[in-house]
Amino acid sequence: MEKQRTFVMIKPDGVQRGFIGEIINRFEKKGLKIVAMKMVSVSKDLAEKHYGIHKGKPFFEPTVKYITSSPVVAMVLEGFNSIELVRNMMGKTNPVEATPGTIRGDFGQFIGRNIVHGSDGLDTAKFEINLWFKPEEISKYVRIDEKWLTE
Ligand code: IDP
Ligand code: MG
Repeated sequence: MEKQRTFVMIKPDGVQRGFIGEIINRFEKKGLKIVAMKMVSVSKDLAEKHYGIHKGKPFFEPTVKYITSSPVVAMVLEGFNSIELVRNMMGKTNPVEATPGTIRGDFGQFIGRNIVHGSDGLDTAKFEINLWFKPEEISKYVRIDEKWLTE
């Protein structure tokens, strides 16, 4: 088990449809620690950097447009294997294929409006946390339930 930090974003549709509380609630209940969080009106520059690996793909421009269309909630979550854990809780990229019980599986219908983002690996997580947050925006603290989350 490895303690990791992952970058999570509630996308514009998640915010507009009133899912901020619901989504944060799921992560909190899972025992993930919120170490940074803010609402962001995303610039084109930030969106293009965030989705840089998809540059040239047909969905790149629409995705940049989507993510800059209305505010998002950006956060850093900490926990054991948090990267894979969050990916599993989000479900597959296409909500049609995402298992019910996952965020995308419960609330989405369309791949271009899939509510939530989570880093897909260690390197991506580091890159995204650095891109979205300054070091001083990340808090270090102990949650009182931490000792009950592991053996
Ligand atoms: P992920 O968000 O599950 O990691 P990626 O393949 O990295 O999925 O794609 C990044 C984002 O780009 C997706 O979450 C989605 O918002 C958008 N996207 C990906 N593929 C498509 C597509 O085929 N049509 C429309 N949007 C897409
Ligand atoms: Mg991805």
